[in-house]
Amino acid sequence: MEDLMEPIRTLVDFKNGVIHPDRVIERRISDMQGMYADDDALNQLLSIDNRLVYQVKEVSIPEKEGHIIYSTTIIYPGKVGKEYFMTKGHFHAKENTAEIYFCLSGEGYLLMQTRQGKVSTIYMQPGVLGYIPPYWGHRTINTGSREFVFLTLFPGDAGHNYEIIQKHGFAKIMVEENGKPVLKDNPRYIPLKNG
Ligand code: PAN
Ligand code: ZN
Repeated sequence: MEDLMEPIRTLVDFKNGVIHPDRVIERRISDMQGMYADDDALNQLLSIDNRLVYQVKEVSIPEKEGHIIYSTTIIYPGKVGKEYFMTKGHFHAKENTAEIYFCLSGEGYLLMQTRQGKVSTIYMQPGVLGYIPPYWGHRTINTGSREFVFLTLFPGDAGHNYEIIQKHGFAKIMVEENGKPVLKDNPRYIPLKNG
């Protein structure tokens, strides 16, 4: 019983996410360079104000098999050019691990992709649970006019691999056209050679 840990009580607010996080990760426009199709639009935004794109509020759970790590993410409303504010996106380092996303407020899309380039989306609104099966890379996109807030739960030993998405991108991007979100081919996407 050397690993016995005390239970944890966490208060989660539907608008603000985890109330007393142990750690808050902030991602600003400057952290998102190269991830949007329109570099000029990103640089222009950056020259005005290095805005906050999203925040992850984490609770300290051991990053070990058997545990379930949970956190909340808040994506602020906004766009880079025509593309909505979004997370960086990643595959899990241990790729055969799943994840659950549960929307608390706002709206947006969960965009998923396999190494072979197969794409799937789930429209998220309060009460929607999105299940990301093993082997799917994932990113979330705020297509609404308010904060998009969701809870995520994943295995303690999942880990994160950001490199694949950073180098190859997602096959699809979500852009605003006539006031509505539309999924388009990503001009910057580089397919993985061997899947
Ligand atoms: C989520 C994400 C969170 C931020 O908790 O880590 O929404 O997105 P990025 O990690 O892509 O910046 C999750 O999927 N964890 O595994
Ligand atoms: Zn994940």
